[in-house]
Amino acid sequence: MKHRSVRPLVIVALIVVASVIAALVTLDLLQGPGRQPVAPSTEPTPTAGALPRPEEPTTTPIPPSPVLWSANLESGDLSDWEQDGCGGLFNTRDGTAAVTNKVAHSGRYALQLTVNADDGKDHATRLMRWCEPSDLDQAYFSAWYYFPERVSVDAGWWNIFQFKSRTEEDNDPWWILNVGNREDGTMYVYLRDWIHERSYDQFAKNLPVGQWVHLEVFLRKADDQTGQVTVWQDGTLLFDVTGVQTNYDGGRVSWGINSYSSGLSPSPTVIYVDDVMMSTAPITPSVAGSQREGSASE
Ligand SMILES: [Ca+2]
Repeated sequence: MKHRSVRPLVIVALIVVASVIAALVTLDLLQGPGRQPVAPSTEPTPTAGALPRPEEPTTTPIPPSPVLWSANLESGDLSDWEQDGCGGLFNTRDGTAAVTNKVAHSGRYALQLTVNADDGKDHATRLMRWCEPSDLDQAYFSAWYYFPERVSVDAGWWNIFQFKSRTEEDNDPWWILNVGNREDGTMYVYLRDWIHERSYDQFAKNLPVGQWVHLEVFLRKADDQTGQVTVWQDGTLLFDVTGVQTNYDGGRVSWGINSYSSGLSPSPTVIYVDDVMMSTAPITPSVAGSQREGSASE
């Protein structure tokens, strides 16, 4: 009978051993793999001179806009020219400027320039800016023009775009884009060095009638013979004049889009201008025009 008293103890011992094994297995399952000891890192310890780790990704910086000043006329008035006391409207005799919705290169509005130049006297309407042209060493100056009909330049000159220079004594045009007529009457643009009474002709482009045309001028200012005047029409180079003076010594420089003549027919003479711009990079038709379909329809 003695052996009978030993069996329960053996059974209890077996149950205890089984419970311990089950507990260990359960613990292993709960902790999951990877309990192996971590090998000592072989990476060098960062020192004060080590390169920092990359920071969080940053957004790509947006390049600055090349546009320094612009007027699209969508305000319905001429206030863009008057900004900061840096420009304005200047009429002589029968010249007038107004905002119109008859045609527009962008949006609903454009500028309408009208002159009654049929009496041999000077008539002009001019919209000028002088802060930016005076402050900058160089820039691009551009505008879209619309000639609704062929004009005969009876006076021999019709100033539509000009740089002027002013000192205490003088206030004169220096470089001008004039409109002239070919032998058959077709209009075209030529460059005029007014101070030195010299004109630069071109045969690359005529001016279209009844459609928008883009004129753009790069000006590198100089009060000695180191300046530059480069002109494009719809992206085609018309003039590239270097080694020239562009303003009076120490003189303020102003830029204007205008209609200015002493003899035009028919009279009154009306032209339209829109999307006038000063920029640090060229505003070519492929860039500016692709986003703004011409909407001349009346
Ligand atoms: Ca407009």
